[in-house]
Amino acid sequence: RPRGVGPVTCLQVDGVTVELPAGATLLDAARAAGAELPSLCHDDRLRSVGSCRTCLVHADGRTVAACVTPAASGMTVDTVGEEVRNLRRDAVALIASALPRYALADGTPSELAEACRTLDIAPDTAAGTPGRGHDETHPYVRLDRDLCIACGRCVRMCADVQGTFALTLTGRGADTVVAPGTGGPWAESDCVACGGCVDTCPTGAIAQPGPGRGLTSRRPDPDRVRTTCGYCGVGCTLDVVVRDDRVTAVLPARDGAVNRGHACVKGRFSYGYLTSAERLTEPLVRRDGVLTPVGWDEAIGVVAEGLRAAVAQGGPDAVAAISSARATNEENYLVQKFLRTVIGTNNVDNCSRLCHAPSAAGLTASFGRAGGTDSFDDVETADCFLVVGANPVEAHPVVGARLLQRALDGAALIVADPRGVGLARHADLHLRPRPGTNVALFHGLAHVLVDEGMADPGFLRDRATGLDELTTLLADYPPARVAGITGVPATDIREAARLYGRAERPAVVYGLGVTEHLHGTDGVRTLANLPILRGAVGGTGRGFGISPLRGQNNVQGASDMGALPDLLPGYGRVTDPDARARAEAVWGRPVPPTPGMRIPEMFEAAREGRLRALWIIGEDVCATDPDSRRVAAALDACPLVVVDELFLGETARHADVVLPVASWLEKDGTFVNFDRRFQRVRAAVRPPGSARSDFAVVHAVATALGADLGCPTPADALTECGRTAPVLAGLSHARLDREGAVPWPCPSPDRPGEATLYTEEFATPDGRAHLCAAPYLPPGEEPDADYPLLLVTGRRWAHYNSGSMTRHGANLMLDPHGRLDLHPQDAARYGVRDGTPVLVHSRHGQARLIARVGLDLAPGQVFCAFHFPDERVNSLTSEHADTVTSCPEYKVTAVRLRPAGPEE
Ligand SMILES: Nc1nc2c(c(=O)[nH]1)N[C@H]1C(S)=C(S)[C@@H](COP(=O)(O)OP(=O)(O)OC[C@H]3O[C@@H](n4cnc5c(=O)[nH]c(N)nc54)[C@H](O)[C@@H]3O)O[C@H]1N2
Ligand SMILES: Nc1nc2c(c(=O)[nH]1)N[C@H]1C(S)=C(S)[C@@H](COP(=O)(O)OP(=O)(O)OC[C@H]3O[C@@H](n4cnc5c(=O)[nH]c(N)nc54)[C@H](O)[C@@H]3O)O[C@H]1N2
Ligand code: SF4
Ligand code: FES
Ligand SMILES: [Mo]
Repeated sequence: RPRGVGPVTCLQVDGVTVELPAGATLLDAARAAGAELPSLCHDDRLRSVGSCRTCLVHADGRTVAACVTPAASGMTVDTVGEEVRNLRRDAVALIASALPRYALADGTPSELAEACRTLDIAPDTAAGTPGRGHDETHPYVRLDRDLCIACGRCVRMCADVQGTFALTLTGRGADTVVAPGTGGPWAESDCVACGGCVDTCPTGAIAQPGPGRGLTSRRPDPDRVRTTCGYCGVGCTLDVVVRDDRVTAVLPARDGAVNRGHACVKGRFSYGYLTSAERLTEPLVRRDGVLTPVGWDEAIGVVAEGLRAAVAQGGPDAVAAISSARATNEENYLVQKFLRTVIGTNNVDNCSRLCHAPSAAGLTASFGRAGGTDSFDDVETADCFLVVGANPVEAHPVVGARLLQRALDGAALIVADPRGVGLARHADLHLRPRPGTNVALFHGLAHVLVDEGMADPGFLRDRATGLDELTTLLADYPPARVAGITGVPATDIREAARLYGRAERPAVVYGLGVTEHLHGTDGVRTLANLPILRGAVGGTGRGFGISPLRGQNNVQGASDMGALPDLLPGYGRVTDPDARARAEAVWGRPVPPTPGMRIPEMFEAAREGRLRALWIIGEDVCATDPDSRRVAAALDACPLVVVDELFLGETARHADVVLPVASWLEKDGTFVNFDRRFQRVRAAVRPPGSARSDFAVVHAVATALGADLGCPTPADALTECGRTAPVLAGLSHARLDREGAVPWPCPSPDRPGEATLYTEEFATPDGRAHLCAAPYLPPGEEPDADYPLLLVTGRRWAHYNSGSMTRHGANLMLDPHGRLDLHPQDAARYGVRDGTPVLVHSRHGQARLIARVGLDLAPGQVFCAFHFPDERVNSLTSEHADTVTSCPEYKVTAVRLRPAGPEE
């Protein structure tokens, strides 16, 4: 009980004294006293409506609904008296009586059935006649209208927590029933399958089909395996229910540090891939050109022999590895340790290269550290959100939902995105910059901040540097000129700057629309100028800095662990003798002092015959790296390509050895989410066939080379990592098992990690935040007469990156193929009709997609995702990359299009 925190309410419930924080209700009080009340229209995640009357209690002599009655000090509450118990019993029995018999059948797991059992309501009380029918059109959500009691929890969950507003109550009186707002079948509704309605429904009217039916997060259950979602960087805490070594349901944890009882279609339902017949179950080695199943010993032997040969012929730097932002911290730690200490090269990189490498570089230059500056918890107190080049409603749905709620609650919302993304519909201002013009836009905003006196002179004087240089540069970026470059009207630039500039606690949130550009690092740095100018960073209480919505489940962690060619665990530079010495002392082996190759350099070296062995651990480079035809050529030129995979994807098909590995639901370790929280990952089921964890595979290869990597378990690996990296020294599995989530920096086991960074000083060499005066430079690709359209690529809600996991499960029913979004004017101009195939050509390749004509994009711009490798979207994208970090310019490609012929 939170004694001493804020004002406390003290009252008597059934003779027991309870103390509660301010704002508590009598339902909270009853629970605190150990009383079990039914509460069929209530869910802790929702505002109470008090409509079902099943939670009645006596309070100071009056009969009241406990869920909507505030607890007040001195009250006397009776929940056990026979009269009030009978009132509750009658209310529940009345509700149950309208339902069909099976609603209360033996063992039914619903909240209603449980309430009936507690109140001794006989199962035959349920005596309604079924007949309203089912909706079974959706793979993850099944509606049984006969079980609906019209409590409205699902509708409120969808609106108030998820923000999708897909559901409504229709009909009158006793015939009231939930229905998709669009009127038709569930599968064609706006539902994005977050599972909120399924999780709150008290009767099972809305339930997951199959063995997970009726399971909800309401009661904590020690048999459930607590883990962290392995899809996106939000890092939702999930509870996995397992029967007979199969996952039957994945439930959102109500006490999840980030998600608090919410999740999205991926974490909640997309585990069908686990048991897909196409999962790799045994190692494959290429024999006479054909990938052939072999035993593990043989496969590991081939890998070890190939690595030895590569080193013999080209030295250690002829070997490289791409580590996985999907894998655990411990696996990434081991991979980089293997490359550095067993092979003797710094040639190790991870998918962050394709994603938020510009964030790491830019935020380090501006503030000193490679992560976001503040904590996601601050969304509750921020009063203005500037969301730039991010589509969290689809890509980070739990974050998107919270941002949407805050906007609906009155926080100001500015969205800067060329497309009409989900959040833009609810924004106070939607700025639509031409793709590739961010730096000009950010300077335009900064110009107005400075020009109109909204900067913070004290903060700039005491805690920042670079103001003079920036001010000089900003003279060239008045809103009128910026409007010319970006296409955003000057009045909107001014208004956005004022909203951000006058807010009391503004927060900047951004995504790949900032980083995946020729000048992505400049984009990050010039965006970071805004909170610096405002003094809204560094724990000043005047705002919440800047947070990148990092993408993959563990892309932050893969980099934190040093799976990078220039950085060791905890971001010590390989060129820094002190950092090397720290690692060498722990590893007992020398660390090479020169930075290794980045991913694109690895491919170039392979094409030129300098790279002789490439180990790719969980990245489908042939599908997801840009200019994919040249990536495939690189793999084909490399004498040994080893791939650790779940599926035989595009990349695995080019490999010499394919090793089947465990996925996030099948192994132990930790991930780091987008706001730097370490969280535990735990195996819920065994991997299929003889598949092993990447952790075990790296150990096995090292052993075959006669080396011992130490740290036999993931727990040992994290502890050892802490010894090499002072900022991670306070972390351990034991601590995370106790505390749930711990953010880094975390130098000490007995002090909390730092959720808010830089409260004393910035981590730059001079302790100050550095403003950036980089000028706007145009993108690498521009439309011309041959390629008149600008293609932006990004994400869709139902699929994940290469799609390897989401396509091998029922998400394929939700989104069966890739689509090219285009404006009606462009559709008319190029003779393309909605729903028909189009061929898209760039200077690099060709893709085939289905056209979707709509108003999400401005004329001259088209958009598609890259979740269906067969469609070859990444043959279109170019090798242009961020000048600082080599992050590909995925967001700007010049293309042309035409209708596809029947055979094309
Ligand atoms: N469902 C789903 N969720 C995912 C993923 C997935 O594949 N599917 N992938 C995960 C990964 S790895 C990542 S990195 C994240 C990515 O998450 P996001 O960064 O949110 O994703 P994107 O859709 O790639 O790009 C974001 C937005 O940038 C905009 N944009 C493009 N160019 C510009 C520009 O020049 N300026 C501005 N201001 N905006 C621009 C695009 O229109 C797009 O809406 O999502 C993660 N979550
Ligand atoms: N056109 C375009 N292309 C893009 C982007 C874009 O916006 N536009 N975004 C880029 C971004 S941000 C990213 S992050 C990349 C993502 O690109 P990838 O990293 O290639 O994509 P994923 O599908 O996330 O995962 C890669 C592979 O890892 C496997 N895998 C999953 N879990 C594990 C595991 O635990 N161990 C191992 N060994 N393998 C595992 C999956 O089966 C999958 O094949 O795509 C990039 N490509
Ligand atoms: S929001 Fe991200 S972390 Fe949460 S369930 Fe969805 S994919 Fe998983
Ligand atoms: S739970 Fe209190 S009235 Fe429904
Ligand atoms: Mo990413």
